[in-house]
Amino acid sequence: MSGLYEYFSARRRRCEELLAARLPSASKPPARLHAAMREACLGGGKRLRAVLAYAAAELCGAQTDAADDAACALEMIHAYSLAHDDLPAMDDDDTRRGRPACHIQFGEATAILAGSGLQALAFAMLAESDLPESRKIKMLQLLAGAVGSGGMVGGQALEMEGEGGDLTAAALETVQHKKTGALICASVQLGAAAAGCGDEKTLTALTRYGRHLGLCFQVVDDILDHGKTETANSVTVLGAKRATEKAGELRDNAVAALAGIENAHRLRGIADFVARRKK
Ligand code: GRG
Repeated sequence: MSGLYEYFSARRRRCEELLAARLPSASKPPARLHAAMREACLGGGKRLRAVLAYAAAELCGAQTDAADDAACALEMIHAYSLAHDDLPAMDDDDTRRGRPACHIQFGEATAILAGSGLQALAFAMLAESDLPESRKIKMLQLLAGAVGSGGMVGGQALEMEGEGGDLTAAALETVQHKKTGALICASVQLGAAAAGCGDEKTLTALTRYGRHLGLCFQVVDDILDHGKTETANSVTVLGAKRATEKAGELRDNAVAALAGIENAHRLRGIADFVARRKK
C-alpha cells in the first residue's frame, strides 16, 4: 500500500465494516437502543483513533488484525463521548457528522443509554479479544485510564467547572490534554499494546507522539471553530495567530518524538494530516 491516503482509507473502511458487524443488530431487542448505538457509531467520522491504533500496531511489527479490537473499542468510546457531549446538559448540539444528533433522533434518555451501552461494549470487546491475557489487561488499563476521571470524562468536568471564567493557557492545555488528547494518545498506546510491544524506547516515543498529537488535534479543532465560541478555547485564550503557530509546533513535536523509530512514516503522515485537516 503506497500513499497515506490509501492507507487511511483502507483502515477506515476496515474499522467501519467491523463496527457494523459487531454492534448489536437494530432488529434485536431492545431495538430502539440498538438502533441508537448503531446511529451514534456508524456512517461517518474520520476514524482517526482506529487508524492510529492500526498504524502503531503495524509499526511495532504486528499484523493488521491484531489491532481490530482496539480500533473498534476506541471508535465506540469516541462515539459514546460524542453522543453524550451533544446532549442538552452538555454542549447541546443538534447535529453530528452532518446528521441529526443521537438525542434529536432518539430522545435524550435513549442517547444516554446508547452512550453507556457503547462504552460497556468497548470494554467487553477488549476483554473478550483473542490476544494474550497480558496484552488484553494492558489495553483495558490504558483505555480505562484515558476515558475516566483522570482523562476524557475528567477533562469534560474541568471544562464545565471553568465555564464562564477566565482560563489561563496552562489550565486550558490541561483540559485539552484530558478531554481530547487522552483518547488520541491511548489510541497509539493501545495499538502498541495489541502488538505486544515491550520495547521501552518505542513505547516512550509513541506516548510522546500521542500526547503532542492529541493536543494538536484539539488546537486545530478550535481553529476550525468546531467548539462552541462561548467556551474558552485555543483561539479565545491564545489568539488565532498564536493558536495556528502552536498547532504547527505540536505537529513538529509529535514528528520529532518519533526520531530513531523505524517504520514511523505513517504516524508522521498522520501528524501532518491532523495539523492540516479542514474538518
Ligand atoms: C461527555 C463523556 C463525555 C465526554 C466529552 C471528547 C469529549 C469529552 C467530547 C467530544 C466533543 C468534542 C467536539 C470534542 C472536541 C474534539 C473532538 C473529540 C472532536 C470530534 O472528533 P473527530 O473530529 O470526529 O475525530 P469524527 O466525527 O471525525 O469521528
